Amino acid sequence: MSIASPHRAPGPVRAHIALGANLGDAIATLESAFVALTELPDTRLVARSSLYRTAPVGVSGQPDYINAVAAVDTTLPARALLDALLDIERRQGRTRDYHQAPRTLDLDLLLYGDAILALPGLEIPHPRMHLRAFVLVPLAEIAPRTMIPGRGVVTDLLAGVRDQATERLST
Ligand code: PH2
Ligand code: MG
Ligand code: MG
Repeated sequence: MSIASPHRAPGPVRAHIALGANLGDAIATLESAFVALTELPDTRLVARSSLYRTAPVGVSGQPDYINAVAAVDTTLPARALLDALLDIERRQGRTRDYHQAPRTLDLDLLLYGDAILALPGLEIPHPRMHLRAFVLVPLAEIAPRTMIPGRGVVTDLLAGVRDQATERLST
């Protein structure tokens, strides 16, 4: 049943968030971002993946990224959750210089329960998540059986991104 259904019982929604950074002290930034997620209103951090060092995808000549994925249970609507994530990005000094510029922190809302949403500036599931090892590998660590609406189960999608380098960092 869709989240938008008027018949859905009220209660928290499990949402998944991708974290990425490739400017400054990316490891420290992601650790602060996890703390910031624990401080979001009406939201509980339920899982966090390891940190991964990943080769840049879709861009060349950039430093490697540090990536991770978080799972939260939230009663915030998807738009309010996204706005809160963008606010955390700004507090970490994120600027938007050009498309896919290196960034101090990128927080992308990947999944919001089983919802399919196409709103201005907010497409869920994230339209490219199923093509990216830097999303699927950490997501598979914390939520391997999760269904990506229209794409399939997370672990089943891993085979398609095997050529993209990811390295789990020991913490
Ligand atoms: N984010 C991008 C573009 N390319 N590559 C990696 N490895 N990790 C990212 O987070 C990433 C990327 C645009 O948001
Ligand atoms: Mg992104
Ligand atoms: Mg983003």
